[in-house]
Amino acid sequence: MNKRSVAVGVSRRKFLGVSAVSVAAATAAKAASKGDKKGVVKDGGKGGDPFPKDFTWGAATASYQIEGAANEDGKGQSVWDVFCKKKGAVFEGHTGDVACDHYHRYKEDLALLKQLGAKAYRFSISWPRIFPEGTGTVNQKGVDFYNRLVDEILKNDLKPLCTAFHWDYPQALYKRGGWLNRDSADWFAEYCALLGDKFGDRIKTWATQNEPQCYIGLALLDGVHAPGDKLEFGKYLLAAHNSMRAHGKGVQALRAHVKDAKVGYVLAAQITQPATSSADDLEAARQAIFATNVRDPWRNAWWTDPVIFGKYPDDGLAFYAKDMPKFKASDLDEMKQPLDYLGLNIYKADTYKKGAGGKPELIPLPPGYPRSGVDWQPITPGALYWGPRFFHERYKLPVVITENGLSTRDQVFLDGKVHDPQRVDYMHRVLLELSRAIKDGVPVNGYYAWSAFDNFEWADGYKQRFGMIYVDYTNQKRIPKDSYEWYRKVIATNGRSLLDRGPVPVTQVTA
Ligand code: GBH
Repeated sequence: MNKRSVAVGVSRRKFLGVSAVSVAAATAAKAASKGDKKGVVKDGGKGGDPFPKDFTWGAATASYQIEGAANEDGKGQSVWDVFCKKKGAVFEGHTGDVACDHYHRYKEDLALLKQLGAKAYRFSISWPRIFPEGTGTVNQKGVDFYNRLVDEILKNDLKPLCTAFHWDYPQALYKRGGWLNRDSADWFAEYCALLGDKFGDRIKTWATQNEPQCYIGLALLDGVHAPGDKLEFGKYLLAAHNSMRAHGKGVQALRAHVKDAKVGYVLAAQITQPATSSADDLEAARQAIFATNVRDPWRNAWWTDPVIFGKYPDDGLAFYAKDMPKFKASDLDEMKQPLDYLGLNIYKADTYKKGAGGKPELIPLPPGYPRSGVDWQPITPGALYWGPRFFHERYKLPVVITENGLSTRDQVFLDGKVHDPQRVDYMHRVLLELSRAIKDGVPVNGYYAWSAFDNFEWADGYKQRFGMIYVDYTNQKRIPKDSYEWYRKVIATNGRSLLDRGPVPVTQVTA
């Protein structure tokens, strides 16, 4: 053993939480650094390439976070328009009124995505721009905007993945009870049918909703996202229930109105990873990822079992029993609709081992463990291996990574450029982990980097920057960051550029 491998061995024991599982990747990396003649290492994918040939490389955004034009062309108010004006709700009182001004600059923005070489673009539609009152009268100018946008997406050779709803809920519907109103499922179906009619000739890949955990949990239970309510737990469960009914009815509407539609559901996937490569720890992580045993919105199976299996998880039904709303058995049939893919938004993982009494035990991160610009994101690249693997094992659906990315405190440097080495290193690691999942047989069809552009990060306002393209909000100047150029190479080589790297194991981010 040389000096370096000894050091790595020591740190692997010290931070068992994240590095012991990456032995295979480290071995592959060593092979890579020695230099394979064909430049190809068995690091993932079939036939030595890290990603399958038809892999969808994309980037993602959401309407409220980038569009601006909050009061233009007949758009109605969303709960976020209202929430942002509440004192103390959003960092420094920022709002999405202007955001990236994408409503007016979409041509320039899509040209940047084309130059990136992206194959696909995930974006969302603002519900109140289409239906200012949430249902009923259609705002033609809103439809016109998305017609122009979709045409421009296609003109730039990007495949659209459209999220029908990414949190900008019509304020008018909130006033009618929002997700607590049983009719909310039909309101959403009406909206999806309209989207299908207007755009389904050109958009074939759809997601019904983005992260119900957030627009129900953070928004209606924790009160930190719009509209900022703190409902009692039973009411929160009812809102969640209706949101899943809405998803089901939305799937039906999209299939009825779009020929050859591919429809998926997008989760804020909370990932677990095993502390070591032992079978016991693997089983602990697997149990923890699908357990419903905490009164919070982050229990994966609560949101996914009903829409895929047509059944709430038994442990959750027992745990939430006294708060569980009464509902018709047929509601579960409404929720359970065939899906073409499962969309996973993955940012981090928690680490588990088999603990006392055989129960999964969360391993806390050591003090000073590396994190991104947001407090909730420790650097845990294994998330992109274990997440797709565990979700595919349980639900058997093809997986699309509909979001993944890192917030960094970016700035323009003296040389006029925006250097973001943390983002590059993070993306490098997670994509190698994703490639390993594919190699181990998980059907992952695409990866959408969050985000294409810096944008309005909800309650954190513009403080957080997740983009590969820097946005100066004082003059709307766009500057591609180093990560943009780096990702361009990844896409151009279908991931082969990832194989050129140093000796440190992918999941080791401490000394
Ligand atoms: C996504 O939300 C959104 O889809 C996107 O709009 C947003 O800009 C992007 O990610 C970046 O935030 O571990 O208990 O602290 C992700 C929202 C925030 C949900 C952190 C999970 C952690 C819960 N996630 N949260 S906890």
